Amino acid sequence: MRIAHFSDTHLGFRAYSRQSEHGWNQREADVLGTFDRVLASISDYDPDVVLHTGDFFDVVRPSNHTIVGAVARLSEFQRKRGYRPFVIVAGNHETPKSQDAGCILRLFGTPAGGGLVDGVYVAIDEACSLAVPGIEVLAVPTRGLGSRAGRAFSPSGREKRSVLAAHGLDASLELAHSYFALSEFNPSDWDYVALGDYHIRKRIAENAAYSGSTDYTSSNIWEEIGIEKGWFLVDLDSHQIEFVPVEPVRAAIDLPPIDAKGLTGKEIGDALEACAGAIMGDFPIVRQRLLNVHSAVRADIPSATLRAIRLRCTHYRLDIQIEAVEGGYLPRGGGSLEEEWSEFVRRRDLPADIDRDALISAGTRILMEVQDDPEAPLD
Ligand SMILES: [Mn+2]
Repeated sequence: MRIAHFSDTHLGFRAYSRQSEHGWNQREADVLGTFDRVLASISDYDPDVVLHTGDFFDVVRPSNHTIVGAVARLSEFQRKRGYRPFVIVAGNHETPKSQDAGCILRLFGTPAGGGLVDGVYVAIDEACSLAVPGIEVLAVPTRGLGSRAGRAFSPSGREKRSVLAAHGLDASLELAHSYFALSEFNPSDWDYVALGDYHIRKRIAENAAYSGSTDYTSSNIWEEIGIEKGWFLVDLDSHQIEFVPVEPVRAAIDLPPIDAKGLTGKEIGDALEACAGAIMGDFPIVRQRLLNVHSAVRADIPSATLRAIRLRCTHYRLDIQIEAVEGGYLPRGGGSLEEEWSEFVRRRDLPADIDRDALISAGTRILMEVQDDPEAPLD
């Protein structure tokens, strides 16, 4: 028996201000395009069961474009594979804060199936065993993690093969927020533990792995550059795990940083232009770091140069680090505004009903949109 494990597709994700030819947000169209590629890739391998470990949608209420697009794709995918099992475990992004708001994933199915698309099983409210034939699937959605206290996560033994699928952060990732320790799931009792929430592909045990996000949808995508996106093909009989890469439809390019120490505004402009020679492909997302910029020359960087570079990108992010001057005033701690914002929110005590990650993403998105305006001043 073979399963496909993918995660964090974030359909409905929006960023920057570019529009597609159909008037959608360009990135919203992109993530759906990447979703197409992933489904096509999974189809090629014809697995018995498909597992999606959460953040299927980016938001609690995706746009109609995205809902219609997702239903159409899932229906067609399931039709072609004869409605064999497709499991979705709800993540934090699509789970509303209050239960009475309902979850969009209910459209597709329930733990017993029975939704709009045949063969789809969905876990939203609690850790539960799904009615998937021929294999035991224990799903632990975001809400199920919150209410897991005292629960034993072991297979019942009623099926020969068993998989645990969860959305949340494992303590070994050493992030500020961890939601569980892998040992709570008794990983060695399961054939495979499929994990979602962490956007960088990572195996955390012999048979437990995060497949990562399928596209660049985090608040800091730059830590994901150079790590391939894709999905895992897991053979539950041989316990082989194979990574199948799938390139996102839009490239993200992190240009080499420029040391601007001693450079004038005009010279910085020339250096930016030279680096921008490496911008290839179809309107990529680009970051350029500019180090040790003297605070007085910052305003002299030719805006025409920046405008010309921005026209070749879906998003051109210029991170300007002002040179530290002995006893001088440092306007912004050295990091970008987005970094400062996320640091600020990370350290602050927040009211219980405010989701820290959601607040960071919302602020980051607004900052990126403002910076993306080609006519906007540098500061
Ligand atoms: Mn996610």
